[in-house]
Amino acid sequence: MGFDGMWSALTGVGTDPGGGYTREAWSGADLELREWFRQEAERRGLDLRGDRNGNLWAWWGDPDTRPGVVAGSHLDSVRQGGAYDGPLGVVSAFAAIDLLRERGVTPGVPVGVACFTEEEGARFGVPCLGSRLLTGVLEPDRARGLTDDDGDTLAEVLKRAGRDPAALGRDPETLGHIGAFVELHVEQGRALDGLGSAIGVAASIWPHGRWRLDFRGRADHAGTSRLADREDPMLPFANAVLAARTAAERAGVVATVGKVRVSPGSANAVPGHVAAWLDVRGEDERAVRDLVAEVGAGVEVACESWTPEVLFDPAIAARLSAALGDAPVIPTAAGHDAGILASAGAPTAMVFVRNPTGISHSPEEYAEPADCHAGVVALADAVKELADGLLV
Ligand code: HGY
Ligand code: MN
Ligand code: MN
Repeated sequence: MGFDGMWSALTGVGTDPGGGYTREAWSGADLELREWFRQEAERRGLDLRGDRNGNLWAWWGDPDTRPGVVAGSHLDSVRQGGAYDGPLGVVSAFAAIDLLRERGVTPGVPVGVACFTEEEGARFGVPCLGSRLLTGVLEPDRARGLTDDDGDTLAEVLKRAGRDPAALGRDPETLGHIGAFVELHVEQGRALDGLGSAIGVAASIWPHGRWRLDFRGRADHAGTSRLADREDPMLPFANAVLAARTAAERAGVVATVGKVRVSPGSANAVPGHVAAWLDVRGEDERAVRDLVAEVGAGVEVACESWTPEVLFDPAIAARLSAALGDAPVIPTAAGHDAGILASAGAPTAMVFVRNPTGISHSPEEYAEPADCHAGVVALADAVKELADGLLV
C-alpha cells in the first residue's frame, strides 16, 4: 500500500468531535495506530520489534548484525491536533522503503522504521517520553509515576495495556541498532513556503522547556465573600500569563500557557487552586531561563521537561541538503525525537515537508499531497545517503 493508501487508512483514527485528532499515548486510538504499524510492517516482511519503553521498530534486515539507518517519527498527537505532525514521518518511512525496493536498491545496511511513544507528552506531561527513556535522559521511576489528567500513572496505564512498567529504562541494545536516524516531519512554520521549497533539512532545535506553575488560594463563595477578604489564585495566574507574554516580546523568545486546571472549578466559587503549564522556547537559552525566573518569582514552579539546544550534525545536514536538490537548511522551535537521539550522540537528521499554512498542533496543519510525495522521495534519498555513509 503506497503513501496515499496508508495515509487514507489513518485519516479516521482518533478523530476528535471538536476537530482534528486526539491520539494520546496508550489510548484506544493509539492502540489502533499500533495495530496499523504492525500490519504495515508485516505487509512488507519487516521484522517488528517493540522495545521496553513502548517504541516500535520495523526492520528490513537484521540490526543485530550491524547498525542500520532508521527513519521514523511518532503517531501520537496533541489534543485536537493536526493530521501530519508525526504520522507524516511514519507513513513516509514505510513508503520510502517501498520506493527503495521499487528502485532495486539494497542499502547494504539494515533499514528500520521507528515509531516513538508519547512524543507530544500530551497525556503524561513529558514530551519525547519514549526516546528520553530509550536514551536514559528520563529516569524510569519518574516516568512510572507521571500521571494523566485522570490521575492514572503511566505504570497503571501500561499494566492495563498488558505491559510491564518495570521494564522501562535506558535500552543500549536498541540504541546500538541505530547507525543513523532521520525523521521526516511536517514543517511547523512557513519558512519553506517563503523559500518556495517543498523540502527542507533541519539545522537545529531551539532550547525549550515546559514548567508547571501552581497558584494556591482559598476557595470561597463567589457572591458572599468580600473582595478584600479573598485569596483568589486566579489573579496571580492571570498576571503570570500577561507577564510571560510581555517578557517574551521583550526578550525575543516565545512563551505559551496552553493548559490550565482550575479547582474546584465551580462557576460560583472563588477557586482554591490554579495549575498552569508554561512552555518557553527561544534561540537563547539564557533568555528562556530568565523569563521563567521572572514569571515564576514568588510562584510554585516545577520544571516538567527541558530540552537543550540541538545542533544537528552540520556535515550530515549539508550532505542531505545537497542530496535533496540543495534543500534549505532551517532551524525549528519544535521538539522532536530526532533531537533527543541527536543529543544522545546518534548521527541524526531531519527532513521537513512544506506546510503552506505554517500552522501546527491544530486541525489547520497541512501539507499538499504533491509535497508529501516529494517528501517520500527525499526520505528515500536521505536513507540511501545515510546508508552509504555507514558503509564507508
Ligand atoms: O511541542 C513540540 O515542539 C513538538 O511538536 N512535540
Ligand atoms: Mn512531532
Ligand atoms: Mn507536535
